[in-house]
Amino acid sequence: MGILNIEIENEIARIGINRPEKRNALNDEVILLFEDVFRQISPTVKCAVIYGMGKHFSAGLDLSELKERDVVEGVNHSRMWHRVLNSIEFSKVPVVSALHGAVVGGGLELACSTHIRVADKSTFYALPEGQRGIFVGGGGSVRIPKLIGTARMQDMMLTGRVYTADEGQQIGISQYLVENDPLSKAMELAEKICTNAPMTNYAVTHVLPNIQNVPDESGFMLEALIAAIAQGSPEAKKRLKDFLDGRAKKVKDQ
Ligand code: 1HE
Repeated sequence: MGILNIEIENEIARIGINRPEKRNALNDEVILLFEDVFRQISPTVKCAVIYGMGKHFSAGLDLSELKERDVVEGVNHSRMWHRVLNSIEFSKVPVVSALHGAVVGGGLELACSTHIRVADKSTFYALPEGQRGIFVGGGGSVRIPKLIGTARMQDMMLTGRVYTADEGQQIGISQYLVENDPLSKAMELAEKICTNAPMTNYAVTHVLPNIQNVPDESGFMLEALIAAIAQGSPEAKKRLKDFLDGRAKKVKDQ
């Protein structure tokens, strides 16, 4: 078991951040390992789940490694985080995160690069960068406002506001909130994701976010193209026939 604990179970890669003694603070070694893992994800894997070992998901950037950097080094360090978290957001497979305890700073940035966040009641969210005299550098200023809005992120950074698990669910950080054992729920969701057509999973994780970044007219065109590609696949044809022949689950049975 290394600094990332990786297990492949059925078609799911389960990736545990394994620095509980440092509250899963993210040093360069952990961040770069994430990139390796997501770059080399096996074709047999259809979904990934990220979780934190110990009492917290992650305490964010490993502050003990924050050394004197000149401006260019600082930019490169932040760009390295961007590259790695992009390799998660735009990985070959959808990614679910299971959150508990601290999900703060770079830990929140990491969670926001995943597609589905499952939190338990112990979870809390903060951006202590504001109080540490620094700024987010792992893509948080792009991803977090898309979930909760610019005003809430400004409040978190300017005042050090900590959101509870319930509040995080209400404002849209997590999509699921469970009493405890978020990893089991995340695995259950990952199993469902694995049963989707790969083309649909790709369209949802790669094309849908891109559509948000283009003018509506281009978005409609992208949607039409990806819809036609998806519909034309043998997998889609089989699934539609299964439904029409009464072999597929109805919406409420899912
Ligand atoms: C750390 C870190 C860390 C803990 N870097 N070592 N993130 C923060 O500003 C959050 C700072 N951490 C905390 O507020 C608390 O540690 C927690 C709320 C997360 C957890 O509290 P607790 O009581 O369970 O643990 P602890 O006693 O505070 O910490 C245990 C050890 O972990 C202790 O080390 P030890 O050698 O004294 O045992 C802590 O120093 C160490 N530790 N968090 C390094 N973050 C891409 S840019 C992103 C920018 C950011 O993420 S800034 C936000 C950084």
